[in-house]
Amino acid sequence: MKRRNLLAGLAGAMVAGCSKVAETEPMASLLHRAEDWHRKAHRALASNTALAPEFSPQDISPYFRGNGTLNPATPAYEAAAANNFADWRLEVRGLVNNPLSLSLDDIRALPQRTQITRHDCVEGWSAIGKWTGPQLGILLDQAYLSDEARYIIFRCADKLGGSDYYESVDLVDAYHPQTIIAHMLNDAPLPIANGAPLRMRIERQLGYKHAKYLTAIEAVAELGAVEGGKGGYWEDRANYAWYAGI
Ligand SMILES: Nc1nc2c(c(=O)[nH]1)N[C@H]1C(S)=C(S)[C@@H](COP(=O)(O)O)O[C@H]1N2
Ligand SMILES: [Mo]
Repeated sequence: MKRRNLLAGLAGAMVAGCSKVAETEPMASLLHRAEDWHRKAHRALASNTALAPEFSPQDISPYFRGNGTLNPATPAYEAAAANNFADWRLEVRGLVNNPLSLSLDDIRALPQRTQITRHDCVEGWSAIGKWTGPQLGILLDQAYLSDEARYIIFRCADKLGGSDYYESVDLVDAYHPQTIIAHMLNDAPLPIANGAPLRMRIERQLGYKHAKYLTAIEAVAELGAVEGGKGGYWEDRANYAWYAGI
């Protein structure tokens, strides 16, 4: 039942997104093709929605440590933080028919999912936290992925050791119901150490997949042409697995 409701929710969001954008004729026909593709994608992916365990409020860790970058500390990020991230934009671009540029208010106005999950870092620590934000699938539906899109790249505001942090997932994980763009941790805006103002939660995979300081979501056909070609910062450098299933 839970899964059915989630899929119904996604379908509803898709229709809502469509009626907003499909106001002109050429756009409408373009969107109908995309919509057709989406319906097929939803069906194909529906069998891949096994959920990661979710916990109760009393399981939440008293302190959710930060790891990797704890503050991007660039002039642009410092200015954004000083302004409470009021001008932060999240772009949805690449192989999409309707690129988006969303404010935090836009993101907070979407249907929200809250989940209490355990974060597992390869370095040997775990923490349980409560995350809130819209499902990535809702944004991808509003952006109308093109037929060639196979992977979603997450761009971040920080550099680690001089290179941009980035990550990626395939469409199965992109459309997984627990894959959300979190703007809250434990009912409060994300702390800077944990990725303010936006970070990914990809609950069936290890911590390094959960890109923090999210600036853009990019649909691509292949991973080979992106950065080091292996789909993520640590995948490019330390041979970490691209699919980091828990
Ligand atoms: N942009 C960015 N995202 C990142 C990292 C990072 O250094 N930069 N570190 C990753 C790693 S290894 C982990 S375990 C988690 C840590 O999330 P936390 O800081 O909320 O604990 O973020 C992941 N996402
Ligand atoms: Mo990690």
